Amino acid sequence: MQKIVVANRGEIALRVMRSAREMGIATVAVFSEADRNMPFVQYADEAVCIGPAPSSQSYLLGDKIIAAARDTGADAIHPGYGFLSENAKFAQAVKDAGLIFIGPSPSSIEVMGSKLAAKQAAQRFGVPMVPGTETPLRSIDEAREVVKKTGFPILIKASAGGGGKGMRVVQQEAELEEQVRLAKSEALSAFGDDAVFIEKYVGAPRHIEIQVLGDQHGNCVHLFERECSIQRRHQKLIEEAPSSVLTPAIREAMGKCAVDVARACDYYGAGTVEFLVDEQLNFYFLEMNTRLQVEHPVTEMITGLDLVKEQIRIARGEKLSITQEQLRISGHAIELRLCAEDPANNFLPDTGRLEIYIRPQGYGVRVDDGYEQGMDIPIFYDPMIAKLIAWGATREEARLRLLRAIDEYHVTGIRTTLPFGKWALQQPAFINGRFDTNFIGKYFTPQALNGQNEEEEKAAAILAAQLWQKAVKPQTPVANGGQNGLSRWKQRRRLR
Ligand code: MV4
Repeated sequence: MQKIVVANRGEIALRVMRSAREMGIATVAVFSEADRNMPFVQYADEAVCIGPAPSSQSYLLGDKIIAAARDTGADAIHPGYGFLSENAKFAQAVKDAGLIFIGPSPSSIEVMGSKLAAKQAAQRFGVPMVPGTETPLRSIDEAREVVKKTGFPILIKASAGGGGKGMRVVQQEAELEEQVRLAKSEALSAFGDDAVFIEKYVGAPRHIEIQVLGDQHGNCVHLFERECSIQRRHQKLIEEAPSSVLTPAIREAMGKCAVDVARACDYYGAGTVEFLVDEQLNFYFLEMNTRLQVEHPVTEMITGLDLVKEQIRIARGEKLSITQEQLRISGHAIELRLCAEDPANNFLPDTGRLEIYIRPQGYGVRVDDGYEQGMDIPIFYDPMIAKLIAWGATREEARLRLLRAIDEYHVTGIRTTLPFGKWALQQPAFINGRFDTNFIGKYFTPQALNGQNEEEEKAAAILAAQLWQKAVKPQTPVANGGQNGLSRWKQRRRLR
């Protein structure tokens, strides 16, 4: 493998290119007209414009991306996450063009893309699942029979859905018929497939997922778990590894099940097996994501592996270089997603220019981002602009380090989820690790963010006092809150 096309944009495109470069592999960026000046385009060895800003006219056009690979003499395509990363037809088209798809086989993607096919595959290996159905619901009578066993509430899920799309909660018998009908018609219009199934609704679950790596020779290992319960409308905001609730025995059991799910579809590449974990720490297989995930860095930081390099080695046909026995968890990592959203205003997307953009630095801090100071955040794509990850020897060290890094991060021009992160990391429920997927709904109010900018408020007050003193009685020195006699504003000015 000499040259790869990175069929993505932003932070993940850069992330992939960095690993490729370390391996001596050249990179090709494909970009939309809106992204011409983005760091990932500058970083790549070559770059090809593939169309106008909307994804439907650029990043989702598989043919154009494959043509760019042909034109530049590349021999492989890395899809990143989102866009075409879990599109079995694209993976097949890449293969048919004589190129290597850096990811799983088209058939693995297809099986796991159908939640029912995934459950059937997992069932053959005895992987625990939430009580419900593993075949498409055929009638209301069948639904009534299932509910007799599971009881209410239940969830109706679309087989072609996933990631929270196409789910409906049903609380009581009286709603059942109507909800099944609605779920089917919704699934048909959203996914072109009206197959739905039923699961008992697990009330206050944790979302814990296991990272797996499989090679093309039948070897498969798991890289432990990521705790992803802190999310809002199925958008994760904070992820960590390992989970603070799993015992070594449960971790091992979940890891084995995740490897079984991977084996059930002859998986190769990097993949993630999602589980729900209830209050008694029972775990249930939900679905498998057949891509590199946004939150993969927390796994890298506790295992020391570079997941993109592993993906590339696997795609080249190499055997896994590590065995399960060689893998150890080292320390703890927590990630905060920086999204251009206003947490004080219902997390509404915020667009604009990154007027000031200063990254945190120092031991144990990693920033994966895709923009530079002065750039506009386009409205066409995902609002995530960066991932801030902190590693620590213990969970508490990682938490305090992430808080320190949040304080060092300086972003103006757009609102971000930074204040949310600062708030969340200081919640007693987060500190003691006792939270579930309802964390934000249970504890967060926009008012909770008041006082989060204490440092900035203090600095502004000092600056105002200094300006006033200069204007009114210039000789009098004033106290300030900074170190070395410098206010934080002056310290920051020196940085720039
Ligand atoms: C569930 C569930 C409760 N019970 N299934 C949402 C994403 C998709 N992967 C599955 N999801 C859920 N499935 C049963 N039987 C609750 C959720 C769920 C959820 C899961 C993970 C993370 C956040 C969530 C938020 C709401 C609902």
